[in-house]
Amino acid sequence: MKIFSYLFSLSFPRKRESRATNAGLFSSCIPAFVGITLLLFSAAAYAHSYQQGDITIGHAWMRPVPKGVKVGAAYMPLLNWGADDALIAASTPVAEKVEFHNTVKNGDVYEMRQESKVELPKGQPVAMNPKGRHIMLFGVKNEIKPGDKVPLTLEFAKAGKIVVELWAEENAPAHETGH
Ligand SMILES: [Cu+2]
Repeated sequence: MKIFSYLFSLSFPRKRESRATNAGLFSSCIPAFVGITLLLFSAAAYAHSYQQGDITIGHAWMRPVPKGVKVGAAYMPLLNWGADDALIAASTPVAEKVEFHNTVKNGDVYEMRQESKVELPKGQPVAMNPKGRHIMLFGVKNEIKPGDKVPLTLEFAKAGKIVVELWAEENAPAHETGH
């Protein structure tokens, strides 16, 4: 009997220990996940990225805009390493107006909805790609050809402003279509 209660007393703390280890594993998973995400950010052969305060901005690109077309869309992955932040404004000299959009399913159709800002919760990668959230350019002034580099100013509530270069590319980077 004694040995059983001894084993029981042993097994109980052991259980707790393993739970604690799991919790430790879980929390150590977060930086690992962030690390993998960062790797993805730079994995594309022709990628570029930026750091503004706690925000990492991955490969920023847009679709070329043919002559006569007035709208364009830009994409980039964002990752906030610090306290919760948000992308609150964007502008570019090549377009009259820039908006944040999200693609949402409404019944059987996908619709673009304007959003006043893009929330950037701590440690949570936020994708901007042709399937979802994106930056919309209205009143595009000139043709944007493949290979062009287009400046885009991003303003974050906490991290401040940064000018990134949108690379005009026909195709989405492989890591953004690989799902
Ligand atoms: Cu849109």
